[in-house]
Amino acid sequence: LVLAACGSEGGSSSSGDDGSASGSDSGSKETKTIKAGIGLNDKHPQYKGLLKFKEIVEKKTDGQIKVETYHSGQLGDDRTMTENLQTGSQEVTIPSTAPLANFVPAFSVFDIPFLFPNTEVADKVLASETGQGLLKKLESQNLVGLAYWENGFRDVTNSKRAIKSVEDFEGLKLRTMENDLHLDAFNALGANPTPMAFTELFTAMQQGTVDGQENPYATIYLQKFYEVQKHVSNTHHVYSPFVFLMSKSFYDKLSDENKKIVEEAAVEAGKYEKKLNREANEKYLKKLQEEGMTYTEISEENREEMKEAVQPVVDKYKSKIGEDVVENIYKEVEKAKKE
Ligand code: KDG
Repeated sequence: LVLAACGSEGGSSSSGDDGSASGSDSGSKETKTIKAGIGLNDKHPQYKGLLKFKEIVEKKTDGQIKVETYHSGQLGDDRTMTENLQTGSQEVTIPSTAPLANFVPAFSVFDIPFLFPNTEVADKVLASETGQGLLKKLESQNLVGLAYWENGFRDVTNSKRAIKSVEDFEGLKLRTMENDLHLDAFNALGANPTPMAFTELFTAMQQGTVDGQENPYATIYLQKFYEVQKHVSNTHHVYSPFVFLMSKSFYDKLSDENKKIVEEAAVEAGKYEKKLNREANEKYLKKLQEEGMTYTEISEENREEMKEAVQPVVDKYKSKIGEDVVENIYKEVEKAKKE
């Protein structure tokens, strides 16, 4: 695997220890380098958001912290990159919450199908004490969650048939993210799901190892899945947040000033990413149809049927996620709907 830095030239020391006894870099003019990698490609709003993060951090630290950006899984898939953060060989990644649940099971609360009715509710719940409290849980895994970004509502595509109701899932070989709840939920719908890293997905669809997958329209379009997929339905079965993650050992060594800069930059760049992502998800469904995909709308009745089919799976996972977390999230959703 050849690693090409897409950002600035490498800094003088990569996430190096500054050698001070306190572990703080205040007073030190040594350059630090943040290696930041994502799974999606450089066309995706997630990468544009990452470039925004780079711009803010390099400007505000006056070049003291450099950010090297990598896309398309050049540094690995979500799970591998998260592990890289834990061991300290990489400083930033922005995974979907689903694979993160393998590190902190409570994140699977966002895998509950049909949890969020729209992005307004998602925004409020993620900003709530419960949403922010989940980010705190990452610290026990040597990770710091600096902000929620957005992947978005996931929709099913496949090469076999139009999906409009539960019956249409029967036997379909679907790739899921590496997440047990997703796997069980698609089994409950009658599909034949396989967990797989995103980096392997395109080839698996091309070679017919899987018939389909699920991702937001922006990903389906920008990763050119339409070249190997025929049907798309607005299942909107899960809203995937992204979490902007930083290696805790790297973060802990930053001065208070630089900690504040990276935190604010992750939030600021996240706002920009969300805006671009929402525009993208809105315009790309039409583009997918222009590329020859057939679009099938799911009726509310049929969506309700899908929700019922996966309810036993949700019940099964409640204790693993944490009864309190599930209850609090449901409360926040109800509260957000009324506002
Ligand atoms: O950069 C993020 C991607 O690696 C990943 O999270 C995309 O939703 C995704 C998937 O299906 O794996």
